[in-house]
Amino acid sequence: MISIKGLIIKSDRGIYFVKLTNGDEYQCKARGLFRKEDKKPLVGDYVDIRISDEDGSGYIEELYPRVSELLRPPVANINQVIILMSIREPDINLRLLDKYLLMTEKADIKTIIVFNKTDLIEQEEKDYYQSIYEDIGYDLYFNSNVEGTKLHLKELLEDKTTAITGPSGVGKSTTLSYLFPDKSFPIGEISQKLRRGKNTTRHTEIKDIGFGYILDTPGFSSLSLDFIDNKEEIPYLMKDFQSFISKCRFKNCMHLNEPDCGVKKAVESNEIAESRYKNYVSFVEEYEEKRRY
Ligand SMILES: Nc1nc2c(ncn2[C@@H]2O[C@H](COP(=O)(O)OP(=O)(O)OP(=O)(O)O)[C@@H](O)[C@H]2O)c(=O)[nH]1
Ligand SMILES: [Zn+2]
Repeated sequence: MISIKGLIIKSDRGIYFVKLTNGDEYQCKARGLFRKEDKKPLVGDYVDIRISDEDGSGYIEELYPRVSELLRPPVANINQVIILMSIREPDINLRLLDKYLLMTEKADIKTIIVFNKTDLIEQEEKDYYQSIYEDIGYDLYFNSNVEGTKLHLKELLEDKTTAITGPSGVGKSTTLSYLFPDKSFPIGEISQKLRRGKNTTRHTEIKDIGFGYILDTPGFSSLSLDFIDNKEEIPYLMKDFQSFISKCRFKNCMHLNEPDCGVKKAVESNEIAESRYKNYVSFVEEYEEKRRY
């Protein structure tokens, strides 16, 4: 038996689908030792596997060091995340978006925001969201699969490994199906009653698009703050706060009730969007609430 290097392209209930460079695919289990070491193989991990001569079953023996690691979706070695949001159907949840951005800042992974279903909104609404997120410095795109998918979105994926994520029903699979008609992405019917999409994408899977890799990931509707290690780091993960933090009178300012706070002044002068600040305050509160129990 020899060890061979491969890439985990999918995982499902403890079974890892590992693709070797020659294209062969093996279903593998993880070595029990990983659990003891508190290591968990992730989709996107490069691994050494060992294949049994007897029944052809595979075992993951070794995990290679990661370039990046994201919690939600749990993937390794991606270069960037595209977060897809709709403004209607489902209604936009800016708190969820801001929380997601907190997480990608913490993981230090480039994040691109795409607002989908723009056929359902007016220009003023587009302008409103654009002004908030472009000013912060995030790359922002609009798309509608009804009015004609923006095929140039493909350029964003060139030579990159990109996770496509977003709340359930915003149109991740639909958009990917238009961009890559020869790949299959399950599409759900939006429930008219709940105005929410059905959960259709259940597993994270890497797809080779020839000029890069993409990961269509299951939609989510909430996100916990368990990636935060201490309250004090939260303001440093708000990208738009950074140039104002140095203007606070107190070095350990949490930008809540302290006097002479650079961040609060920036909110008053509209240099920081009010929704961003409000969501920040709620993240600090949520974190403290969780700590209490
Ligand atoms: N009006 C409008 N509807 C869209 C658009 N894109 C997708 N939809 C619809 O939105 C619903 C959900 O689309 P999906 O592609 O399944 O959404 P998803 O984000 O993959 O959902 P999950 O797999 O649950 O995460 C479907 O009924 C699509 O037809 C769009 O640009 N405009
Ligand atoms: Zn402050």
